[in-house]
Amino acid sequence: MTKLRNVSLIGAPTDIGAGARGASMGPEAIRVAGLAEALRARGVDVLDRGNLLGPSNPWQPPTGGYRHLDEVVAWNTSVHDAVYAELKTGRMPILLGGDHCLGLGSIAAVAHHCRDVGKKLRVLWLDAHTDFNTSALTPSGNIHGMPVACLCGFGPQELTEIGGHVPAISPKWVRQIGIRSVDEGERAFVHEHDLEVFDMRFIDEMGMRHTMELALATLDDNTHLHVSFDVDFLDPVMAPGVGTTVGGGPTYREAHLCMEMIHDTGRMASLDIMELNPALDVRNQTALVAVDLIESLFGKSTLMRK
Ligand code: 5AB
Ligand code: MN
Ligand code: MN
Ligand code: MN
Repeated sequence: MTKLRNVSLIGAPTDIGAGARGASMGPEAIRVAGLAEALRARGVDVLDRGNLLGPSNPWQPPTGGYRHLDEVVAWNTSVHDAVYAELKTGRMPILLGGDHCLGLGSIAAVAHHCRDVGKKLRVLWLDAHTDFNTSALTPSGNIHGMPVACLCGFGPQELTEIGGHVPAISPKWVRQIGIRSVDEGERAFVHEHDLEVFDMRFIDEMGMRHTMELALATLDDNTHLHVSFDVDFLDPVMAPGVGTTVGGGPTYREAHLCMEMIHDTGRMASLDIMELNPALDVRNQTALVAVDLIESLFGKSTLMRK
């Protein structure tokens, strides 16, 4: 079981890598939905570090296959530094996005920390999308579709080297769950690098329980488990407040089981909550669902409700 940890909330209020505006309001929406209070009620020590600062969104078309590359580098550099600093003080960082391009800075920091302390790293990527595009493959130029590729060393040098070591991670350390939208060129690239993807068909056929057993297998005491939760992982029926909805995602119950099984490993040591877009939400319901799921990640269950 997870030992309750000291957590630090870090807001990254930007939509710099996204194709729709609004994820910049994500950190405040999740605060309004009561994340800190819910975790405190579970006995977690919560420090809200407030929001990082960074360049505003110039809303320009892509150049050279990337939209807003300079601004994406600036935001990811501050995310890296903030997440790395929390890990150094022994606190669990929870990054409140912000669009998913910031998963790059967050996981680069986690990988950096794991190198420092000699830990293995496992990344659980909960998402409708594989986010494994490059400038040559992307249909949009939006960098929120590229963080996994950048982490694996495929991307512009300014981004791939943010954690100080290229590549930051190996594709072997990643497990992707809930995938149901992959671009044509991206699909071939995913296969070429053997990314372990548990797509919706796999979940339909094998069930969430078996999926999570496989995705969480071989974690040991020396493994740092990072969870990168793109809220569009969830079925849009319950989570409409995201920029890139794809139907046919995990149900409320499946998503809860997923979170509960992550909790049961006791290994989660860092977390990203990404892509929440209040501009597209209905009465903050997606933020409320996200908080509910995060409570399960921190051990809330029906029979042991506090
Ligand atoms: B998200 C798309 N593959 O690259 C692209 O929400 C969508 O962080 C990316 O998973 C979605 O533009 C990025 C079509
Ligand atoms: Mn994503
Ligand atoms: Mn996504
Ligand atoms: Mn998205």
